[in-house]
This record gives sequence, C-alpha cells and structure tokens, in this order.
Amino acid sequence: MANNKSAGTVFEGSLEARGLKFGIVCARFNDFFVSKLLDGAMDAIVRHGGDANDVSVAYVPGSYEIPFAIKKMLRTEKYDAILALGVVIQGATAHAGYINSEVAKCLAQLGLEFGVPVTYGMITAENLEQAIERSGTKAGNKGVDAALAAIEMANLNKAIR
Ligand code: RBF
Repeated sequence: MANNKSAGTVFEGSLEARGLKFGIVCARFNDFFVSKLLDGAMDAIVRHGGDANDVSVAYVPGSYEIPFAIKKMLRTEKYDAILALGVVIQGATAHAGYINSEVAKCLAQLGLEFGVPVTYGMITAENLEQAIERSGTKAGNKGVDAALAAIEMANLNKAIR
C-alpha cells in the first residue's frame, strides 16, 4: 500500500479463504445470470483456499428478498462474511431503481448492524447485454468480485478485532 511507511499500525485483510465460512444468498430471478455469479463466487473461494463445504447457499425469489435471507443468516452467527448475488435488469417500468436502491441500502445496514461483512454481488443492468458482460464475459464476473471482497473483509474484520 502506498502510504504504509507513515502509519504506526496498518490493518489489511488477506485473500486467504482457508478456514472461513461464507453464506451466499442468490436471487432466482434472472437465474440464467445469477447461476454464473454463484459459479464464479464458489470458484474464487475455493481457489483462495476455502472449502466448498464451508459455504451455505440460500435461494430467494428475487433480489428484493435478498436482505431478508441475509439477516436470517447473520442471526445464526455462523458466517465470517455473506455475499448477495442478484441481477436486476431495467424494464419498461421503474422497478429496477426501486429494487436496487432498497437492496443496496439494506445490505450496507445489515453489515454494519451485525458487524459481519456483507458484499455486493449485484448486477444492475440496463439491458441483457450489460448483464452478459458482467456475469462472466468482457466485464468480468461480479460473483468473483463479491467473493474476493468477502474474503478480504472477513480477514480484515478478524485483524482489527
Ligand atoms: N427481481 C430480480 O432479482 N431482478 C429483476 O430484474 C426483477 N425484476 C422485476 C420486475 C418487476 C416488474 C417486478 C414486480 C419484480 C421484479 N423482480 C426482479 C422480483 C422482485 O425482486 C421480487 O422478488 C418480487 O417483487 C416479489 O417480492
């Protein structure tokens, strides 16, 4: 990190997933894309030393329901980090904006309330092409990004404690 030299104490989370437990909440809506995000997240966790048996996956009907399942998972106190995976695609109505702002707000609140990192693996796309680009093609895979953020934040959380 650029400014480490001047700091007395530096906290950083490593990308080592060994021994960490993860919860993943997936929306079934747009499962064609969400399943790619889940594949990416699992692959990233395992490639960073995590065990697939230490990952629990919960499915909800749509992205709007993701925060509810995350709260239930957080209450169990079993997880080092939770990932939210969903794909909201803009349609003829204003639904996407409402769902997206509500979910983003709730995820941030839940992470802060429970003191457990909750990461944002949500695709908010204007059209199918943008969703394709972000679920494993030219703009990467948002499930992988959410998994890496979850690993780093889980380790940071332990480091600061
Ligand atoms: N859920 C998603 O995860 N992605 C979507 O793109 C999406 N589009 C929706 C569009 C409309 C008009 C409605 C009513 C719901 C949509 N949902 C979507 C489902 C939503 O997240 C939720 O599951 C349902 O509204 C039931 O509470």
